[in-house]
Amino acid sequence: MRTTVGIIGAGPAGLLLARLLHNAGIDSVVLETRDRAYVEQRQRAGILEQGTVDVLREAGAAARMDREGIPHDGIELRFDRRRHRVDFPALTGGRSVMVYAQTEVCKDLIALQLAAGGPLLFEAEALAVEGAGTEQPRVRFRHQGREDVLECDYVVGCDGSWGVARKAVPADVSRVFERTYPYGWLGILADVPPSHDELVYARHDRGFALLSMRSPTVTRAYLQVPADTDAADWGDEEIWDELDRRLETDDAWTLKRGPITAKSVTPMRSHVHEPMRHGRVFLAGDAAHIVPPTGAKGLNLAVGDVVTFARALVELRDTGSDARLEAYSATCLRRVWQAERFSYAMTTMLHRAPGATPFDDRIQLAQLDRITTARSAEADLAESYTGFPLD
Ligand code: RFL
Ligand code: PHB
Repeated sequence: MRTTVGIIGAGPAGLLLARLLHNAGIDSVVLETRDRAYVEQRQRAGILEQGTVDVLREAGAAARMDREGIPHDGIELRFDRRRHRVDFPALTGGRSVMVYAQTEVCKDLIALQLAAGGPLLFEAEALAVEGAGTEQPRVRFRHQGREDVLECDYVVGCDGSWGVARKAVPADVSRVFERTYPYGWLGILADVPPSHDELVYARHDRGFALLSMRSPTVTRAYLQVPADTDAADWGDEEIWDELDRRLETDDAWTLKRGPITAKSVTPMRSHVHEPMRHGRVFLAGDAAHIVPPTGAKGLNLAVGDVVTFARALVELRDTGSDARLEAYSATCLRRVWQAERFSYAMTTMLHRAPGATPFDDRIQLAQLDRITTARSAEADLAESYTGFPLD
């Protein structure tokens, strides 16, 4: 099998890249190790930055998002039983975000890809990427019990944090930067309307809590828990009681409870693999970088990477200049490190680390106080949350 761009992974990065290339008249093949149902149901991100929304619209992949997505003009910060709203458009010159689940983005992109004739192979596991330093890199893969080879001009590894593409960058030129946080998130989905019309990020002495949503009838919420927590150890009423405590306010706000339909624990880590390119093999999305979810950046960074790659390849085809392609890793990493910085700052400001001292607590409260009283600090949060420009 032969193609111009071999794409490993049908998460948001791989699927959007296939769409962008298709729209530009460049052929690609997507290899995905899981089956379609698994990819469409994997519960993950919920917030699309302004830039991601714009890209999906330009790509012709936003019809359902524009019908069913919920635009949000702010978030609420909760601490010390107080509530503070951060008004995004007022602080950023009109930018906002969209609540539309990653599952739905993936369903929309899969439907478009298959309608256009693919090729998108499910249950096709990439085994190795070979020839990164040559003009014709190859992906060895297994599909329907048979091994095959995909010959490419370029390979883009969109295969997430446990993928194989990363191994194509030789150990002596790669560097890994990482940090593991001593806590995780217990996430739930519940059949109950959201208790607030925007997301609520709460700092509490008992730990962090986040109130989010998936639709007008489905609540998504998270609790900071020890990293080794088993979700099954938490009873439903215990989860609601804990959310109630951590989200407490001095006014009449109340938490709506309902049947919990899913529960899982996510570890929290930061990880960056540099460089994001070796020869004709490129890394995009979680294959190159992980952020803790507190800043809602993972999916948006994946989108940024593949937009940068697609624009660079189109420029090479149209003008003969490979300057953008050569700059791919540096361009993406600059944005990645801004997202790492913001995600780290949000995480450490809002979570209670084991062994945190009263001094640490006061510093967190002073950071929150600064955001709620200094417009420059609040604007910095709003600009970072709504997203960094794509180039
Ligand atoms: P994905 O989505 O992991 O997709 C990688 C795909 O590659 C496939 N694969 C292979 N295929 C073929 N051969 C192989 N050898 C393969 N190895 C792997 C996998 O099956 C998979 O289908 O990576 P991608 O596309 O880079 O997308 C990244 C995002 O999924 C991720 O960053 C976000 O979900 C992170 N994230 C959030 N991001 C946001 O922007 N906003 C949020 O609000 C947000 N919340 C979250 C999150 C992630 C979470 N978890 C579970 C980690 C909340 C949570 C709880
Ligand atoms: C989500 O709704 O899943 C979500 C929202 C915001 C975050 C992380 C996750 O920061």
